[in-house]
Amino acid sequence: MIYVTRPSMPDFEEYCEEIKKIWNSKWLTNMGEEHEVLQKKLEEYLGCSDVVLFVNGHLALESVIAAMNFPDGSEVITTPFTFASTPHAIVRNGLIPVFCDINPENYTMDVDKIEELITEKTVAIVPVHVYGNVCDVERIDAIAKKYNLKVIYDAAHAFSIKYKGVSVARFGDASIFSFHATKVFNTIEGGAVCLPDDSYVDTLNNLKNYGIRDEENIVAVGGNAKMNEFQAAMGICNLKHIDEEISKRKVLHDRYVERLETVQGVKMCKLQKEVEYNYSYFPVVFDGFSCSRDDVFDVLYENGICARKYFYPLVSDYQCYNNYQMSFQKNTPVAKYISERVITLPLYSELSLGEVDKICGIITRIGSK
Ligand code: T4K
Repeated sequence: MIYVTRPSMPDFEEYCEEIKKIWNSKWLTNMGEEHEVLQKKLEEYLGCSDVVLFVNGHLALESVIAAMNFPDGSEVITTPFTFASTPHAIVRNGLIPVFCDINPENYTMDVDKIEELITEKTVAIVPVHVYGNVCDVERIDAIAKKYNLKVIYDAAHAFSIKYKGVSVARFGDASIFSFHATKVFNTIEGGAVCLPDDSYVDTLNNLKNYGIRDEENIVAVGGNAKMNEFQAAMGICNLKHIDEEISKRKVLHDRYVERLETVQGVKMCKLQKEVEYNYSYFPVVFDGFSCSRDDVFDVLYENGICARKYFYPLVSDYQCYNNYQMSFQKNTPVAKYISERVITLPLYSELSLGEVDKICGIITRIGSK
């Protein structure tokens, strides 16, 4: 099978060399040396004041929302075109997601539709830089200031991306990243909250480690969401190769564009101006194509290509939310339209140009029928 993605891994020897330190120290978790080194390196790489590491991206998001301590039942404006983690993090904090439609160009939140969703209960906006497309950070910032709302970017897909030369980690009140195996940069599982200053750092550290300040002082009812030393070691190794990783992906991305741009009914995301991409996903929307998205998906699968329907269904249509006291609005026609037509094609650094050609050849053949 050709999977939608494969993890990027350092040479086995390189990882062994890094984890030798863990064997010697017998310090496996609880903010050991590897954790502290990775945290510092990421602060430099992502160009933000503070990074707080987590065991995964989801708990980073859930924790930063918790850190902001919104009243129960407050409303949070977010997108329905995302992974389960985004709405679940909101709902698990006792808050109500209000779904804003997306724009048809890059599938991020449609900023023209945010203000009409704001009520006296709205406390925050959680936009997603979906597929690494950057949200309209300037307009979102202006709206947030006007209504005194917090902005937490779900930047799970956006590691390393810059907009106008500025790291995406610097926008909003906080951004979260996922370092899951399937991401451009991975720590096996992992994640981080990136912050413009240290105002939430203590609270986040409490949330990820039971509120333990020291052996005799437990100052908050926190949980356990610490990144362990093996995860951090993987991150230290992978960070050394991140530029190479992204340039390999760019070559594959460009080949997809070259091979698919003339195929009728295949719509690709237009690259945004002033964005330095990480080429994390390759979404394609089948609109006016010779057959449906599901037919294309099935033919690819029969040919050993395991593409994915990220993000179908919309999170607002999840079964788990059917009976939820959802006063929230679900009228998001653009998101629905895109989610019914989108496929993300395989993209990872070890994919070969030959494999991209094979995938594009199949799509072209179906399209010419
Ligand atoms: N916010 C957003 C917008 C997100 O997309 C995500 C996660 C999060 C927040 C939360 O971050 P984390 O808590 O996950 O750090 C995958 C990933 O598990 C998930 O991280 C990611 N988004 C989501 C978009 O994709 P699944 O359920 O599709 O994963 P799975 O297991 O089907 O893997 C996809 C493909 O990757 C497989 O077909 C083969 C390949 N694979 C996967 C794993 C786990 C490998 O080759 N090796 C592996 O170890 O969710």
